[in-house]
Amino acid sequence: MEGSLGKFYPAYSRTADGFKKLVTSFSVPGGFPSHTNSEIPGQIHEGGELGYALSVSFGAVMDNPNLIATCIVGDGEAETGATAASWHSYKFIDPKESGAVLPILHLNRFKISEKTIFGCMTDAELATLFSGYGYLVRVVEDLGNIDADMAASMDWAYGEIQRIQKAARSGKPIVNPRWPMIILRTPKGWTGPKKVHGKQIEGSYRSHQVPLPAARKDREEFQALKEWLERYQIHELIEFKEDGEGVFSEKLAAAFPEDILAMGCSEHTYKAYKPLKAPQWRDFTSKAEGEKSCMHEIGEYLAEYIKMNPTRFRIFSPDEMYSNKLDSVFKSTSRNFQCDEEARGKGGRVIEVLSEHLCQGFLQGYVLTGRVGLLPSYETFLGIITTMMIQYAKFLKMGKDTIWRMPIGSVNYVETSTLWRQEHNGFSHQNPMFINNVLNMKSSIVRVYLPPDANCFLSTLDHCLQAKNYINLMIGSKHPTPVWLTPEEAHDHCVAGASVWKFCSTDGGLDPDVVLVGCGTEVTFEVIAAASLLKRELPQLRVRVVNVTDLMVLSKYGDHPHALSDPEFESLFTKDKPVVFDFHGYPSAVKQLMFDRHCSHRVKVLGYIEEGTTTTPFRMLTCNHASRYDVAIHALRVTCGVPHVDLDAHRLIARYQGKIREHEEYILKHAKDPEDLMERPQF
Ligand SMILES: Cc1ncc(C[n+]2csc(CCOP(=O)(O)OP(=O)(O)O)c2C)c(N)n1
Repeated sequence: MEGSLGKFYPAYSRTADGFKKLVTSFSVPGGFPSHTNSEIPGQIHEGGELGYALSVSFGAVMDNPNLIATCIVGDGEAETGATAASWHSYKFIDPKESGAVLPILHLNRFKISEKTIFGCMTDAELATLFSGYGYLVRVVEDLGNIDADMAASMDWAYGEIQRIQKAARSGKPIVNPRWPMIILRTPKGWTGPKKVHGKQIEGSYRSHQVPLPAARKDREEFQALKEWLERYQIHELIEFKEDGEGVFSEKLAAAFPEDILAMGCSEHTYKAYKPLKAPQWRDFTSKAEGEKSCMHEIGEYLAEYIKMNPTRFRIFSPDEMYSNKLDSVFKSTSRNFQCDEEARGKGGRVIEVLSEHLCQGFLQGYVLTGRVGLLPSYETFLGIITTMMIQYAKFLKMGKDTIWRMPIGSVNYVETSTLWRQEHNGFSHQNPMFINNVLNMKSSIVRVYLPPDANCFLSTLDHCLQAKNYINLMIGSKHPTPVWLTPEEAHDHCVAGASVWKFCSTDGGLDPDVVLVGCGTEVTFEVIAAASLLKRELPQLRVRVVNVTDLMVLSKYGDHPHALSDPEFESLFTKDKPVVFDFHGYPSAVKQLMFDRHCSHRVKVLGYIEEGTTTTPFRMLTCNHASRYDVAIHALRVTCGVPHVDLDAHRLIARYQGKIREHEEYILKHAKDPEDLMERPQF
C-alpha cells in the first residue's frame, strides 16, 4: 500500500487489479512467499529461519550514520540462541560513525502452540533483564489507546537515539549510552477472529499463521473471515475509480511517506554497493623460497586494505584475530567495542565477539547494504553458522534473479587454525564440514579456494574482496609453510584454478605413470614430499604433481562456472592414468564433485577420515592415512603392473609402512615430530 511493490512490480501497483493480485497470490505458487525473501522490496533478510533479524539489522547500520533500523523480534524468535546474543550488539555501535537499531520485542505470549518464555515474564522482570543488557525500556501495552501509545514511544525512542548520536558527533560522547528499546504487548492474532467452534482464536496460539483454515468449506469459519475482513472498512479507506486506480482517503494518503522514505524503497537495500579500492597484492608477496604464514601475509595486506577503505570494509571475528595470526591488521586499525575504553570511538574496523552467529549476522547486514566484509574463523567453528550461510545463499540466489537488485559485494570467509594443526586442542577442533556445506549451495554463487601458499592466498583474497554476489570460502594455514610459487606463478595458478607443478614432477610432468594431487596447504606439502621420496627411491616411476587451489574446477563441466572442460581436465589428470588425490577435508567433498567425471575407478581420494586427537601434525596425517608415506604407498599400489615399478613396489610399500610405525613410536616417546619431516623436499 505504501507504493513500493508497484514501483518494482507494475503488476502489483495501487489499482484494483494490483490489490487483487497481491491478495490472491500471496503465499501460493507463483505469488510472493509467505516469508520475506529477496524478491520483496526493502528486504535484506531471508525470513523463515528465526533468530537473525537483530544482528542483521545492526550490521546494516554500521557505517551508515543516517540510518535507523527498526527491528521487530517475536517472543518466539527471542528464545533462539542467536537472538539471545544479539541484544548486546549495540555495544559494537559507535554512534559517531554508525546509525542505530531500535529493537521492538513483540510479546504476544505464544509461538506456534506453546507459550513463550518472554511472554510469561512480568514487566518488572523484563525491564530488569533488558536494563541489565543496557537498554532504556519502554513497554507499550495500552490496547485501548495503542496507536497513541506506540507513536509516543517511537517519538521517545527517536529522541533518545538523536541525543546519543548528537553527543557522539559533537565530540562529547556519552560513555556506555543506554539505547532505547520497546516492548510491545498485544494479543496474538489481535483484531482477527475472536472465537470459532467455541474455541478462542484471538489471544491464543490458534491464531498462528492461518487461523481459519477451513473457511472455504466451513460456514462458521467463512462467516468469521467475512466479519474479520469487513472490520477493516476498506471502502472507507480506498475508492477504486472506473479505470481501476485506487484513490486513498485523505487520512490514509497522508500517512504514506514519499517514495524515497518508503521502507520498501530504501536504496540501502538494493543499490548501495560501491567497489572497494584495492592495494596491489603483489606488493605483499615474497620470493618462492623459505616459509611464510598465509595469515600473517594477508594480515599485512588487509591492514593496507583498511587504510584505503576506512568506512566500507570491516572484519568480524569470533575473538580470533591473534590466535589466527591475523593481528598485523592492527597496524592500521583497532577493535571496535564501545564498552572497552581502548577500543571505543576510534573507528576500528575489527569487531571481535565470541559468537559466530553475531559475526555472520553483522556481516550479512553489512554486505547486503552495499559494503564488503570478512569473517575469519577457526575452520571447525564456522560450522556453527552453517544454516545462516545456507539461508544467506538462498537470499543471494533469488536476489541474483531479481532484476531490480543491483550487485553486492561477496561474503568472504577465511578458515584457518585448520584440523591438521591442532596439536594442542585435539579432536574437538578437527572438522572440515563447512566445505561440504558450501559445496551444496547453488554453483552460481559459491566458490571454495585452498591456496597452497602465501602468494596464492594473497592473489585469492585480492580476487574475493572484489568479486560480487558470491560466498567465498578460503582455507589456509596460519603456520609458516613453504612459499612454492613466485608471485607471477601464483597468479597464473590461481587464475587456472589447478595446474601441473613441474618443479616437483618427473620431466616436468611429461607422460606420467601416476598423478599425485594436493589440495590444501598441509596435504600439498605431503604430496610434494611423496614425490621427492619416490624420485629418490624409485626414479624410474614417472610422477606428475598437480595442485588444485580452486576446488570447483573438479566438478563436471557445466555444473559450475569454474569447472574444467573434459580436455582441460584430462590435460591435468590424464585420460587414463591412476590418480592419488590428497585432500584437505573429507574425501566425500572431492568424490561428490568428481562423481560425474566417471573417473572414480582410477582416482584414490585421501583426506580427513575423522581420526584425531591431541597429537602432532604428522601423526594427524598418518592416522588419517593422508601422509607422504600413504601417498607413496598408494602411488605404488596403483602402478603395480608397470614393469619398472613392479620390481620394487612391494619392498618400498613395506618400508613406508614401517616408517609410519617408526614415527608412531617416536612421537609416543618424544611427544613431537622428528625435525626432518618438515624440511622442504628437494628435487
Ligand atoms: C529457527 C526456527 N525454528 C523453528 C521455526 C518454526 N516456527 C515458525 S513460526 C514459530 C513461532 C514464532 O513465534 P514468534 O517469534 O513469537 O512469532 P509470532 O508468530 O508469534 O509473531 C516457529 C517456532 C522457525 N521458523 N525457525
